[in-house]
Amino acid sequence: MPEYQLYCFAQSGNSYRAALMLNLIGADWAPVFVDFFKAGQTRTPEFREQVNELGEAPVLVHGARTLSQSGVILTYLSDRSGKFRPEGEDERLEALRWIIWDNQKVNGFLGPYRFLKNWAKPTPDEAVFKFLKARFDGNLAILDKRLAKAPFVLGARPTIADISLVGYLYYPAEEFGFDIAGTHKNIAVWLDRIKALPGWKHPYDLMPGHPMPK
Ligand SMILES: N[C@@H](CCC(=O)N[C@@H](CS)C(=O)NCC(=O)O)C(=O)O
Repeated sequence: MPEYQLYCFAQSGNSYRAALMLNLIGADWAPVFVDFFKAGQTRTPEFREQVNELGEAPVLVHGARTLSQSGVILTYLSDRSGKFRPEGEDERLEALRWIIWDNQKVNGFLGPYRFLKNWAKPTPDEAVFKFLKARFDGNLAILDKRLAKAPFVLGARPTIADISLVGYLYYPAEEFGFDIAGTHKNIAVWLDRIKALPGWKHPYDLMPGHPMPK
């Protein structure tokens, strides 16, 4: 049995953060497919009792330890591997600041937007899309400005703050209806830098469930 098991599914950018980290650190890991779309698995009592009471993917199992929240998983894996780890108190706090902001205001809005656009039935009112887009447009501009100053979010080297922030950004532009890399030049080169790291894979090649069965 591989050292780590990750409950995840291909369309989940939240899960992608953890899957990408595992691959980038060269961990011995295997995905455990979460049937989010067809079976609504995260909402079942079994999942909530046996896997994650929060009813969310990703979930990382490592021996007797079960962790959820991608930010917690990234912190755990960087501490254990020593890779992509923020060093010293200032960097640790700075990484946490960007990870919380990302979860709430960047991928925290992009994820639901893409989900509602592609898979929600019935499709929500246009006002919902307008609200979400206004929020993440402003926040992507903040990220783009930050990346004009340095190659990675915390400076010269990639850390878990970067791995969190790329969560939904490699999914196809058609799934959003706009091209983030095409309109944010600093984000575009940063995405290419992370893509060049050994072990990088696209979310659809890294986690199970793509393409989705009809
Ligand atoms: N902040 C969490 C977000 C996790 C999350 O919302 N995951 C989605 C899948 S992409 C989920 O499992 N949602 C279940 C639901 O809303 O019922 C993280 O980064 O791990």
